[in-house]
Amino acid sequence: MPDSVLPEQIHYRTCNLCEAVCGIKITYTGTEIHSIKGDKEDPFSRGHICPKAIALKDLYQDSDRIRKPLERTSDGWKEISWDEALDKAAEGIRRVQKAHGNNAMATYLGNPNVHNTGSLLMGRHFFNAVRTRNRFSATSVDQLPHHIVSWKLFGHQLKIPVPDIDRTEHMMIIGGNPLASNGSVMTVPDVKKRLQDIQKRGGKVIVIDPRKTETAQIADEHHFIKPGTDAFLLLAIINTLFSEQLIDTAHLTSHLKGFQKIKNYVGGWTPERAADITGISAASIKQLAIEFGKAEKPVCYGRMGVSVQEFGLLCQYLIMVINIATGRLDAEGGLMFTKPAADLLKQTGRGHLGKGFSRVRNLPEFNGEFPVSALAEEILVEGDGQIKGLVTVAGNPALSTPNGTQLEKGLEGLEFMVAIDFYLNETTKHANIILPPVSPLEREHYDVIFNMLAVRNTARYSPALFEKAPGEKHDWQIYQELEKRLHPPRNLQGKITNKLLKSLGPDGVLDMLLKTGPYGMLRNPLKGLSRKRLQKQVHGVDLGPLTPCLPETLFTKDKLIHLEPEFFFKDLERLESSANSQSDKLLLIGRRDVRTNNSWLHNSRRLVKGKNRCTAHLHSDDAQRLGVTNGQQIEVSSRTGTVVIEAEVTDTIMQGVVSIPHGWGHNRKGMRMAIASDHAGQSVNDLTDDQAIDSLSGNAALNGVPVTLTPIEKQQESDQLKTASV
Ligand SMILES: Nc1nc2c(c(=O)[nH]1)N[C@H]1C(S)=C(S)[C@@H](COP(=O)(O)OP(=O)(O)OC[C@H]3O[C@@H](n4cnc5c(=O)[nH]c(N)nc54)[C@H](O)[C@@H]3O)O[C@H]1N2
Ligand SMILES: Nc1nc2c(c(=O)[nH]1)N[C@H]1C(S)=C(S)[C@@H](COP(=O)(O)OP(=O)(O)OC[C@H]3O[C@@H](n4cnc5c(=O)[nH]c(N)nc54)[C@H](O)[C@@H]3O)O[C@H]1N2
Ligand code: SF4
Ligand SMILES: [Mo]
Repeated sequence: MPDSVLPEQIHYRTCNLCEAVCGIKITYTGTEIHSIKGDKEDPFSRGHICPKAIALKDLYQDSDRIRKPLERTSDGWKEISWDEALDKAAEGIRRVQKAHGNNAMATYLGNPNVHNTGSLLMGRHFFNAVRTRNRFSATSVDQLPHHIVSWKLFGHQLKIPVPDIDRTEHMMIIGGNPLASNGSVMTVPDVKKRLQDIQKRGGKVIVIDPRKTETAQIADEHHFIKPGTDAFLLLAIINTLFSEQLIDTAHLTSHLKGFQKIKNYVGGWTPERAADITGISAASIKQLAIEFGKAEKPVCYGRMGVSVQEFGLLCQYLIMVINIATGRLDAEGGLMFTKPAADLLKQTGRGHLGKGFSRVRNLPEFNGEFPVSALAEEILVEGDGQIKGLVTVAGNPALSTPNGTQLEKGLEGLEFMVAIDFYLNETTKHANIILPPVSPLEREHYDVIFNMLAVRNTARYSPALFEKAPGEKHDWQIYQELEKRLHPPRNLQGKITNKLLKSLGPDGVLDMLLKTGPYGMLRNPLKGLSRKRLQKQVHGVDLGPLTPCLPETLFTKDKLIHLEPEFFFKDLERLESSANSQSDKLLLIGRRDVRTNNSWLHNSRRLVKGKNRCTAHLHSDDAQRLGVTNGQQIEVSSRTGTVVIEAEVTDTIMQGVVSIPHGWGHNRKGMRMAIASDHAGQSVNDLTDDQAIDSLSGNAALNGVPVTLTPIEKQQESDQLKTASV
């Protein structure tokens, strides 16, 4: 029957494009989507969506999206059958490992893996089957400090408390811009309204950021801070809490181990000292601390701006200390632990740090992964143990990791590469074989990770909207096929587990998790959750606000929170020396826009149209000093590279700071995404530095990169534009 004579239908699901997990309502006929709107009956997102949700339609229909496996040949890309592609992929991996040893193959996992139920629930076995120590992921350009803090303090890397935004009266946001990002390491749909509700109840929202961001614009207070100096501010806040006798660990006191020692460490780190370095006056710092200490139900939250900088781990630790020192952990309106319906924590590794070190730079692993800043050198520097092959899954490190140009050089020289991805992007174009999984609307979805980080306990299951075409595969099925070809389990137990997993599929595994979870059928046979029961609740179920759960929730053996000040504060020496080495260069930071999603939604016209958003923001005083006018092309250079980009002069950025969004730069050769190449932009990660890392955690320092900036003369500019358009 043609689509036009079929009745219109409604499908409810969760948008899986970002961490906010909004409920959406899709109207469609056959395979034609008519509209995607917010699901007003979703108890959590309450009808909220952002412009990206509608791009799910573009993604589904995109003719540039890869649907059949591709092989790179001397005549270009060739479609091949699944069997041939999987055989060749496994053969290539085996060849590299036979010639150079198992560790010559590396793996890189990108961000969308955590938004993919099948990958999360079924993926581990495949990655074990590659049998390499050289594992990398986007974690080390992102939330790695959160994991290390949780692993040390609470005994599990995923035991991450989140702000109880619906009940707090005072929220201090440092280096996060939830109005653009829709929240991160804090699943919070409809965040604008939730922040405004704090204000309506008489509370206060404070933003500390080198940009007056979209979030800062609706906040009660905003302070510009010099990039990379937050640790000085945070130490000064803790120092003031002590000096003003505002320390009250309250109900936490009996759960803490090592807290007493903290006072000694923060002694000399006064607001006066932090003022010059951060650009925030001593009086303001004191006021920030005192107001926080005296507020009703305050909470302090920090995200990318403080995680992905030279002192990322120290910053995240200090933020936790502020919450603990004021008794705000595990308290209503403070930082609270979640109680998700499907709890993965017992099934996942708790974490370990420094069990191994990278070959070239001796950087520590965390939880079996090396910092991705080391990936390029591990490929390029010759010697024993050099990486010669790579498997990437749902990632684009050429655009998303520091010094992307260097990484691309490495990718060009690999002996063999496989990419599991449905786009030919700046990274996957280097692969020999691309294995494309189905797109989000063709698979079932349950947010395993983001329900663990949600500011309210809720659960929602989405069946697939469209059936995948015969022969097409889910990510997890691709993994299983590769595993079968690489290292099928030999012992009986392995064989049984594999068979069982295959027959259960993600739905079956999820069903077990839900049934055995805290709201499951096992506890409450009549009303408890199972996957089927959850599916019937098309708008999802509300499981209530976050509840205090100390000490049971802890994974430490003694059920105490281990502050371990010795481990974290050993970094104070490095911080001390950074204060003396301040440069007078401009400092580069990132920027997110509500219509982007890292590097991969730029092939949706509705998301890229309009005014160029890949611009360099700079302050009008800097512009004047450097002779730059609004809209002019400028050259921005760092140790690693130079990009030519349009200047956007604005006073929403701090003096001395330049901001360029990441994920752009689709002007590389060999790309095939039509719309993206028309809206190429520049890759800020050609400027960020693989050598600039937070050495305590191994996380990349993508914010605070020293750069120089020169305007391009008008004549030169038109020559450049001409060359660019040839
Ligand atoms: N629209 C959109 N949404 C997204 C994404 C996207 O690409 N687009 N990506 C998703 C992903 S993967 C993530 S991890 C989250 C990230 O979520 P957020 O962390 O909320 O996102 P950012 O916009 O990067 O916010 C970081 C803020 O830190 C500021 N900053 C930079 N350097 C410093 C510094 O040294 N100190 C301080 N105090 N602030 C600093 C920046 O100006 C910026 O406002 O967003 C997710 N949501
Ligand atoms: N300078 C700077 N750099 C940054 C950041 C920054 O703030 N500043 N942010 C960092 C952050 S927070 C992150 S998370 C990283 C992201 O870095 P990456 O994860 O490396 O890159 P993405 O752009 O998210 O690329 C995702 C890829 O996954 C594919 N994909 C999407 N869905 C699926 C799926 O279901 N299955 C498969 N197999 N593939 C899929 C897409 O086609 C795309 O190619 O970027 C980081 N880079
Ligand atoms: S905020 Fe995130 S989850 Fe919500 S509609 Fe936008 S992309 Fe989807
Ligand atoms: Mo991220």
